[in-house]
Amino acid sequence: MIKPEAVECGNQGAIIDLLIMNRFNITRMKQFRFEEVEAERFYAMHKDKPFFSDLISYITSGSVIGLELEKENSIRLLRILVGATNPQEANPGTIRYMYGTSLQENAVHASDSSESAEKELAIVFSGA
Ligand code: FUP
Repeated sequence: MIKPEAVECGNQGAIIDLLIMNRFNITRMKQFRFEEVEAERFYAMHKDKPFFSDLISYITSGSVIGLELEKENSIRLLRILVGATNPQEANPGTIRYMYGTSLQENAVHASDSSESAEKELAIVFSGA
């Protein structure tokens, strides 16, 4: 998922190009704005964390782009391409190194397992 500040800054095209050049096959894509309840479901695993309410305010602050991607070993390979959660710790060449601006505004979200991907895709593409 491409997060609000990356969409706002016009970085979505460059990020999608990187996905294609790294041979991720885009099977679904949707630009939308999260309702608060949907965002809370999407980030339910973080509901007890101190940053949860800031995270929800941020992710509902503008449009995001949800992408369903297909590739062998896609979870692992996408997380490599995405880089560390904190852009300051991300490696050169990663999406967060290039387009992330802070720990919160880190340009993209990538599912951490196929189970989370299934849940997250159901939320993103609900009603689509
Ligand atoms: P990641 O899997 O790399 O997206 O990172 P996490 O699931 O650990 O965190 C989800 C999001 O919460 C991150 F993208 C950014 C945000 N976050 C904060 O805002 N503050 C923190 O201290 C940790 C994470």
